[in-house]
Amino acid sequence: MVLVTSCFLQACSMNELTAVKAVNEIDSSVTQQPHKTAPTVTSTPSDIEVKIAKELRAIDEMLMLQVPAGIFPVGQYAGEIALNMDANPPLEMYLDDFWIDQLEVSNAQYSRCIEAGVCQETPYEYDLAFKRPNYPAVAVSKGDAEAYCGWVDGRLPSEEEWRYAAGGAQGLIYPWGNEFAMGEANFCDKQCPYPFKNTNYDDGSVRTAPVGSYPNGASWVGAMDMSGNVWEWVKDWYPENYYEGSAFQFPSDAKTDGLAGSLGGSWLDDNYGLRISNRLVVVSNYRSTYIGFRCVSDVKP
Ligand SMILES: [Ca+2]
Ligand SMILES: [Ca+2]
Repeated sequence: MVLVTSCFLQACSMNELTAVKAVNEIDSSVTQQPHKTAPTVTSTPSDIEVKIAKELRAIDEMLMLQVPAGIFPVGQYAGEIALNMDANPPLEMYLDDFWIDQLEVSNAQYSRCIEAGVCQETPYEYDLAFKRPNYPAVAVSKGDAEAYCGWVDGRLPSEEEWRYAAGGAQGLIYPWGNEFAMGEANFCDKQCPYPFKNTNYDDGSVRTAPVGSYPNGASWVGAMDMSGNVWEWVKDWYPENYYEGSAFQFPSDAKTDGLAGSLGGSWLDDNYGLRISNRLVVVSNYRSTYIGFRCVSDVKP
């Protein structure tokens, strides 16, 4: 097993790199089993017309989207080169329906939680440009994000929920399809201060963008900015014992020193970093201007 950094150098200082690990290889010779047996279904969201229910969550005025129950691939992604630890072998997983925030939680919404005495001001110092009301709340630790999601009677999404809401039953590489498309997300465009920036395109955002600025990049349920803008905390890696009995192993310290995951890439990542299957792994109290979050709920808000 080889451990490598999953954040790109552009997004990680040397100190940060010491906290960032990911696994990029598994032994594909071992047959792995989904943790949950899918019920018999005659159709999935990929072959029926999906009507997504929407409900406003009153406490923070977040629009939530109902993700229909279904089966989706958690292993091989369509046409994707098997570079991530999740990319092989293909597995199918069934998820019951759940509700997910349409947008990344904004500064204005996070401020309400602070005013309610539940959330804390971040101790992390960063540029005022990130703090405008309709921009995504950043510099939040995983604990900060969990506190907010608890305040709205929700929780952070599991990794599977996040990926299903983003890539659907087809297991798309990006929320909008299998090819990177300019104009669908805020990423490291020509204004980005890093050498790997895409010099052919100006996405209009030097750093974070107001939440929901790229509606053309919405996922199949209508969730926006799932790829790009800010990485998003998830509550766990995979269900407990998901890979039990297989050759797969998480990093030995993954469950002991608070390493946590976030998904989707950010304004600091190139198109490769924005893939749904990509994963940033950091310590759970990590804060940066490229990590935010959204919440889910098992029930209608
Ligand atoms: Ca950008
Ligand atoms: Ca995002």
